[in-house]
Amino acid sequence: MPEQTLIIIKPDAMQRSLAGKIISRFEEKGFQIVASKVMVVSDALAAKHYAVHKDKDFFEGLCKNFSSSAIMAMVWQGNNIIELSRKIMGATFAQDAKPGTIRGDFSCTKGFNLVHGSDSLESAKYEIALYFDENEIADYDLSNARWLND
Ligand code: DAT
Ligand code: MG
Repeated sequence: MPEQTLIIIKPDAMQRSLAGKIISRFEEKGFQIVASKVMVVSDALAAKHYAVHKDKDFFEGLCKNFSSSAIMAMVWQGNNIIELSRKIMGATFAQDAKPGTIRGDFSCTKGFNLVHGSDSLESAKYEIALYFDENEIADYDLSNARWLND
């Protein structure tokens, strides 16, 4: 199975109608979307999602923003997608992110950085399971897509 990751279009990006542009970046790279849903994240889910940051001073504000309005949660797949999707997103603080990245092109703030992407195989597995049941993840027939395995 190709590597999979959780990508979230966060409330700031949804409110700014940037979902299509963000999805295009991943499509254009050659990745496949295999699950998606629009939802408002509960306080409890936000705390689980950002559990690794629970002791940081920005945790409360981070969870509050994340659960403030609708997000789009997605599972994407492709070669080396965890590392490559984080390159596509750019540096964590949007004001530091390079032009050509999602955060660098569409945000000039610090923490309102539009997108989330898992940062390791372990966190991808944990995060995907927070948002999707196994039967909600589509099975692409990629048997003829030889370019995917190049
Ligand atoms: P990333 O989203 O690039 O994986 P992260 O996991 O380190 O970054 O942090 C999660 C989110 O928390 C990030 O998207 C923005 C916010 N954040 C991180 N560090 C912060 C800080 N020092 N002050 C305020 N917000 C911060
Ligand atoms: Mg992170």
